[in-house]
Amino acid sequence: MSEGTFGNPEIIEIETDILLVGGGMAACGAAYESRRWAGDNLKITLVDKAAMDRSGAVAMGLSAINTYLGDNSPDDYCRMVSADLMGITRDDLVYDVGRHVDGTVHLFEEWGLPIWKSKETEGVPLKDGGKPVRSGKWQIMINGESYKPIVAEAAKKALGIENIMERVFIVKLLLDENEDNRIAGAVGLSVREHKLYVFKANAVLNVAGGAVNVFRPRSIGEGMGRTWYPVWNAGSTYAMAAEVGAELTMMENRFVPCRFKDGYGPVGAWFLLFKSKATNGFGEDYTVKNADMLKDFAPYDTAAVIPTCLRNHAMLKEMKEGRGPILMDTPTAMAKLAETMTPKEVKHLEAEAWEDFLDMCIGQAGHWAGMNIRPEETASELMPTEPYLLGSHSGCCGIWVSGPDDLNSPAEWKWGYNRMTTVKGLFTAGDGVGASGHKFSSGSHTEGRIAGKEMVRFCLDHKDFKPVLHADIDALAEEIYLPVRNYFEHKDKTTAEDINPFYITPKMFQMRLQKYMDEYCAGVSTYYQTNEKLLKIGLHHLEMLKEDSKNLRAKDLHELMRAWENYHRLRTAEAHLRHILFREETRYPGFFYRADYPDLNEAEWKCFVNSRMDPETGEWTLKKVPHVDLVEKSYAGSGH
Ligand code: SFD
Ligand code: AMP
Repeated sequence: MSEGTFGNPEIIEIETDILLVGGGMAACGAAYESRRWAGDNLKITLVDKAAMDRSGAVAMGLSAINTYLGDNSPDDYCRMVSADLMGITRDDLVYDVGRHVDGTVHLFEEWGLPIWKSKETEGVPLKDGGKPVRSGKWQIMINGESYKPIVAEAAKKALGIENIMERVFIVKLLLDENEDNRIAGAVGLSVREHKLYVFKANAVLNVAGGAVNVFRPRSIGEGMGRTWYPVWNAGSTYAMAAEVGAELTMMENRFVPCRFKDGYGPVGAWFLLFKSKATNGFGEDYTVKNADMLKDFAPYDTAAVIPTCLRNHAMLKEMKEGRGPILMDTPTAMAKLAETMTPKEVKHLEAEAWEDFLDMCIGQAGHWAGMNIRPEETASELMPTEPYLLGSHSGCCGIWVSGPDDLNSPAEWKWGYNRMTTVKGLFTAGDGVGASGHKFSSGSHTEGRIAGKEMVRFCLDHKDFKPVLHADIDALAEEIYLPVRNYFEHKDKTTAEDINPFYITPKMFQMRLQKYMDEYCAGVSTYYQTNEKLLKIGLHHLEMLKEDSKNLRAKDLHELMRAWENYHRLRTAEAHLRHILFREETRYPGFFYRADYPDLNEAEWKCFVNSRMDPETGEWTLKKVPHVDLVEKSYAGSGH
């Protein structure tokens, strides 16, 4: 590839009414619903960095839908989410997902997703009285290998293939020239052709998922790249929102999932469906053994199900004190289930144990096979992983959004359009919405639908808006292709093109970021501990890294995407660190510890933390925002 062809991207301008950034669960929901309300009156364009059929967190498929209310009430759902996230969630947003999510799951079934049913109602659709096989109070089992293609197909059908652009990585959202704090479009690079796309839009949905690989992962060498959440969720959602001045919320929160060691297989089906127990290396149930120490985090320790971070907290004590490894006792669980089964049913059970991973985390099945592990014979190690940033699973970092207006919520929680951020015309959903976790796949699609409908209303209310980009397009092209120029300018100055003092490869840049975050911002190597001093040094390192981002190199389009992904990770990391520094307490033990403030401080810190970066100056402001419960909470009876 020569500098001539690679150095000068063709610039293509596209005008649309609604721009959907991302092609995951939330984007697919928004595509489906916005088309329903817009009819043929609005142009709706979807841009995904990957191929929608297998993009985002549901790429490999899933074996459970973790949010289906059924006989549970939305109030109870609010209680469960609040308890699991240590009391600080927005009931208006959670309730809103809860009241609509079942309708979404019914659509999935209509579109062809096989949902496990009880023997008595096999073949009966859920909406006609079919009873799902529940693994837990909120979760239902599916044959979900093709979950994402099924959901993507409905979105594609709704929008029309001509309105979907795959393999275009959005680098920045763009503000309007004439109206302050108003979205006007976005710019992205094609990862297949030398083209830069500049979009002008009336409303933009920012749903590019959560953030993975911000922290040094446990997997190294040949396993590098193996993570639990998808590697292609690079924090774009949070970084791009911050850079246009959208208010973020609870960015201090993170999710450290307990996973099958090395393969990263999820544990939910094993704990809930197979009723398996996890123990320390000496066969002791650490949640029972360490129940007393959880009292320090009252009242949340009394929730019907121990919050996810507290389960980790109890597990980490065993690991730190040398009583590892933590083991998932799959043989005992399977033997117990087999007691009442015919041999044929036992074979089926064994198949299900494998299928759980083959449906959603193939690497774990590969790991079992490679290590000669038969779950009916051998226990498997569990491990708390590196931290992930997300707003849809068991975490709640994200963007501060306007909520529904019919739920008696405080006036400051609603400013006109549901799921609109504090930037006019910019919406989000799924991993993007903060202060409201436990939506999972179904809830993220639901939230996308809610946002999609509201974006149509927004566009119709602002029909006369003509976006004029504040940014200069040629300058944007220069900035986005800077890593390409860095490469061509310096590549011949050394004999090994990856070793060069004049530029930094995206891979090296990522490793540097991961090392800082790991060592200073409570990663695995410090057992998730940090303090003010460490955080301040970490912040300094991030500032230096930000300076060095100007020296990133890209030798091809793939690396150009990698360069910008890592820039997004850096921005996300900065928000995370600044929030952790601001919140002077330990609210999520097991996820991270402020060693200088080791206690939960309900009196001073039962509040949201919101932040904003000034898009002109880059200055951050953080503040406390009062928290209120709209649904009465007792932290008992809100079981999973
Ligand atoms: O087992 C850009 N999830 C589970 N949900 C369930 O309901 N059941 C489960 O069983 C779940 N489990 C699970 C889950 C995820 C993973 C990876 C595993 C296991 C192994 C969670 C859900 O999948 C998750 O909550 C939703 O998918 C979140 O939806 P959304 O839309 O917020 O994110 P996305 O689907 O990842 O989509 C992101 C999209 O953005 C694109 N993208 N496009 C353009 N420009 C950029 N700069 C972009 N950056 C990203 C992506 O390509 C993608 O299309 S279990 O663990 O509990
Ligand atoms: P996971 O596989 O860990 O992503 O979890 C899937 C679902 O099961 C989520 O709704 C979790 O909150 C829930 N879950 C996982 N482990 C447990 C557990 N030990 N007890 C109760 N619920 C759990």
